[in-house]
Amino acid sequence: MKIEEAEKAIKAILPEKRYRHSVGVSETAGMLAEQYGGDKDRAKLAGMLHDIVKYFSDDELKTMILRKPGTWGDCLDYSDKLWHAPAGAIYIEENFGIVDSDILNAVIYHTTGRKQMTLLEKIIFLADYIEPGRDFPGVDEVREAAKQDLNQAVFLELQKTITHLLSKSQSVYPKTFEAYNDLVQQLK
Ligand code: DGI
Ligand code: FE
Ligand code: FE
Ligand code: FE
Repeated sequence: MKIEEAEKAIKAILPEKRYRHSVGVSETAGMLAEQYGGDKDRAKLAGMLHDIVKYFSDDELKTMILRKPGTWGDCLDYSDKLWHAPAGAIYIEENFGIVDSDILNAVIYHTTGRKQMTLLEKIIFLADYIEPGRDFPGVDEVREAAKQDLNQAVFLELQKTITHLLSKSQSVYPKTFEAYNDLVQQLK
């Protein structure tokens, strides 16, 4: 799928603000790929498509995930905010014929991360957090880190996300903790 086609599809399916977020993630992912020696086209495509089913209903997302139980069944036991990530991968595989497993995994893990993330997975995870339209406490610190060290930036994102979830007494998906522990190890 060409990036222009993906952008058209995203514009048609998502509201304006989320469309702009998707373009921001795509552009940021492209720049990070250039900076860290990743594949720019795949980064831009995964970034553009990552939130494609963000506004599907919880029932629709659940049904999609349950049709492919191997994909990610256990996220259904956690926050419904996690569901659009694996369901997005199912959607782009079925509707756009995307079979590149690195792109599919970058979409699946864009919300939670996981241990042993590939370069592309880290790029999409980070781009989702720091794209220019984002504005939450601490984001500039992560943007600064992203200029210097990809792993340090991903680590900070995980630390801030987990801290935020804990401060709100929300559950933390185990793979998010695993990603955090893995980055601590990688940074040693
Ligand atoms: O879809 P976006 O808004 O662009 O961002 P996202 O897909 O990264 O979703 C982030 C939301 O998911 C954020 O509000 C925190 C929430 N969330 C809920 N449970 C978890 C979680 N995020 C992580 N990393 N781990 C969780 O267990
Ligand atoms: Fe998302
Ligand atoms: Fe995110
Ligand atoms: Fe996003």
